[in-house]
Amino acid sequence: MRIKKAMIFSLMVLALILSACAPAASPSNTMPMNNNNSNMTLAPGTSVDEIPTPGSMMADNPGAAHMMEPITAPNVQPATETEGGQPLAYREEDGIKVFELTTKAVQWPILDGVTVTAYTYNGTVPGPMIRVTEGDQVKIIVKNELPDPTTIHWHGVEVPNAMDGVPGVTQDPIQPGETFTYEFIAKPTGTFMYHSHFEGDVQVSAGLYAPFIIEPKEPEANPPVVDKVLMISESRMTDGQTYAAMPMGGMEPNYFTINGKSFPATETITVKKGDLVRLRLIAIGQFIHPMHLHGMPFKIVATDGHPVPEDAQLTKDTVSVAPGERYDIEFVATETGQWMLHCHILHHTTNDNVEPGGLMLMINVIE
Ligand SMILES: [Cu+2]
Repeated sequence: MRIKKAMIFSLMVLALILSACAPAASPSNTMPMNNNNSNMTLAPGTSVDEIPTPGSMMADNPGAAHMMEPITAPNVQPATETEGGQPLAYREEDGIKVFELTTKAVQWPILDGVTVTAYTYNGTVPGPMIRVTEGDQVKIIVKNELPDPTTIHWHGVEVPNAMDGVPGVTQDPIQPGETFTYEFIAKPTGTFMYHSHFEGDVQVSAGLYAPFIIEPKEPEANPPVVDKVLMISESRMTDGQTYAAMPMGGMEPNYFTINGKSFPATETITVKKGDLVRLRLIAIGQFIHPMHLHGMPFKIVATDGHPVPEDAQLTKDTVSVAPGERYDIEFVATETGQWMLHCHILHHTTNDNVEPGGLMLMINVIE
């Protein structure tokens, strides 16, 4: 009996070892060499000069070229609109809400005296907000006027697979000059977004993102008086050139934006004392942002668009919003004054390393 138990135990240990080893073995065999110098071990006879710097990656890895080149397009014009994320008008055809988007490059001011070259939907960063009601049938006609192919992914919206916008998987990329139509039923209710899924590391950083809000069919029991969408992203500008900011040596952002603007160009949200305020925080860049509100705690009422049951709603004054996440936060503006909302990674509250700037805005509570 004792021998049998010992055998079973040995077999279990063996199975554990095998299962633990299997996943660990394959990534380390296939992992490309890390570009981060601190993790790199020099091979015998290799000098420090031979370590590839981020700028030299293009020579060794031509696939990296697209992400390290400046954002450019022929004949880029200054933006004609000043505010991004504004509601997009639609027309109704046979009960279908039809929206039109054109992707194009513009010069987009993020701050007085600082203008980035942006890839946009309809000429703004963020692109226009699509706001519909759950159950609406929507059609979105996308014309690509960029010099590169693109697609749109409806992030968090429950679309049919063929409408998911993944190039090479669910559709062919929309080539420059081509048009593609997306069609689906808007569901579920909540805070979503749409963004490029073609070379997303570049195109999303360059500005191809926008809010997609689905309102509930039944009116809310306790609707907020103020309801704002805040999309958070990053930019890299050096020597007058715009680059796609990313968490990679030499490509880090030096500008940070809320709805396409850096403080003090960010919007001031004015509310009345006693108002219920909803802020829909969306991180669309490639960095995490712990957003902190001064003066009044808030409740997290929805995560990634889905409502949080009242008993589970955390009371917080800071919420970390990771890339792709959405947090709907609500608070009652009980105290008058200028209350700041800002990222608590304090480098993110600078403009090209000068504080104050970046991810800051004011909630102005008036009597
Ligand atoms: Cu931040």
